[in-house]
Amino acid sequence: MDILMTIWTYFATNILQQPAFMIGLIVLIGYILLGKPWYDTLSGTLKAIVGYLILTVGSGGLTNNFRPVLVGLKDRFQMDAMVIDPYFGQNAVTVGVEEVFGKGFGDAMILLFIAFIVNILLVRFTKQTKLRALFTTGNVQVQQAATAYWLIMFACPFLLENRVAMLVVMALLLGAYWAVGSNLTIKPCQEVTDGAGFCLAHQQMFGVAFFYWLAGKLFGNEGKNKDKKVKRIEDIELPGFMSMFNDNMVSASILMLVFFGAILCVLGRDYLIAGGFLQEGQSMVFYVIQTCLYFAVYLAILQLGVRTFVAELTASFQGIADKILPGSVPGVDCAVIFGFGAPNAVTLGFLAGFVGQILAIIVLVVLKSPVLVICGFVPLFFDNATIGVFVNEKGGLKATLILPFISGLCQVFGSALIAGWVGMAAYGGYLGMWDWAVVWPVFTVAMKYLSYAGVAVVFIVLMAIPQIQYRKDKEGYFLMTEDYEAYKELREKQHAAK
Ligand code: ASC
Repeated sequence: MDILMTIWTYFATNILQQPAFMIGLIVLIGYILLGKPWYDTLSGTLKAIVGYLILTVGSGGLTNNFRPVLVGLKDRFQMDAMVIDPYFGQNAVTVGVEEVFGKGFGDAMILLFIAFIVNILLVRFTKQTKLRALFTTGNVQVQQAATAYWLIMFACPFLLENRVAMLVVMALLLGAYWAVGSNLTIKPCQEVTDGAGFCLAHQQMFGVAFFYWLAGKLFGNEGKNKDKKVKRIEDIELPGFMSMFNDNMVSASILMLVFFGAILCVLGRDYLIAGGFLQEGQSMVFYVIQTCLYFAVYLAILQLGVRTFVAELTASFQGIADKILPGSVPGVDCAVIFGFGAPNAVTLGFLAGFVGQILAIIVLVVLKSPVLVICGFVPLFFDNATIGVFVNEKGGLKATLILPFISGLCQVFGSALIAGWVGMAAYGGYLGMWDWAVVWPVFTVAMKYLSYAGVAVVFIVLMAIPQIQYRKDKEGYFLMTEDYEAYKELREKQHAAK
């Protein structure tokens, strides 16, 4: 048993939690199953790993560049606030879980393992479960396991006595959430990428599915509005001097200079020097320009990373989908979608979410909420920019400005409520991503008030979601991942028949 645990821990820390190597391993297995020559297999695997590492340079660079700026607001205004950000959330769990529940964090690794197996099994039995998506982003799985660990212990204190029962309940719920959530993003991803063959395995999967659906209903050309022309961001050609905004690099730079430039000025020179951001005697003007322009730099890097690894991943995954997990799709980091869709939707979704979060924070301050929140860069950017790309596809510019704004409100209000209630706010942070600010709080309420029945209800509702999706589109449901061109033809036929 000890040896097995050691092997698992080695695998989990070095591969499962390092998506670059996880993706590399999947590509390796996929190409071997497809019977590719060794040199193709090796080069594909290397490209996948390098591509993913490039993506990580982009997303890590964005986070490291902008997170301190946002967190700085807390110190500058001497706010006693918790930061909504996955890393602050994970830290809160690590620091607080022993004090609050008298339990160490050691079981989280086992939880991760069983939950991952649950995900694989649910996809293996796709005929029965209708689930098709495999989670591959281990870095967020760790953050989610930490938060779920706390939420479930808070909601189900009766499980604290029985370690096995607790791990089983947690793993079933988490594994089901991964499988069902990523499965929900398959259709949106296929439509935005024209059948690239991946879906999202991240922290706003229900958010993406919900806002994508809402964008179609409110701003799209569905149902009664079928003759409406949706104005997507990429369809808009701005005239005259405004035409410079058609270029994503230029628009991102200008918008960031306005928004983040303003924040950096609010923080002020003295604060920036004291915080070690700015050197004594350095030009403030050029510091602000450089910091803001790095946004466009890291976005460009991120897109290069996506282009490098996605093709390898989806080509090789055919091997896994043919031989081990029929009809399955890999779930990847949400940033992968920034390599598709309209680049300007990334910046606009992000900024609309920002406005929503700031407004929600002002409301908390005005209402003298016992829990105050400060924006964390990861939820702000990675959730809202992702939602922006998806809703632009369905509902155009208007949807891109309005729906991420609503998402920003949800992130702040939802996180303040749940983190205050379960006691995580006292430890300075909460995960804050959309699903964890909205969906998991609902799960927590159900489990807290209905006890075992609540656990069963949450699990059954999760399992029912793919069944409903399947029943609403029996012909297209599996076709959209197996043969996207045939799926499009089917859609066109159905459309013409209406
Ligand atoms: C997260 C998280 C990150 C980012 C990254 C986006 O939720 O923890 O580091 O999003 O995965 O590319």
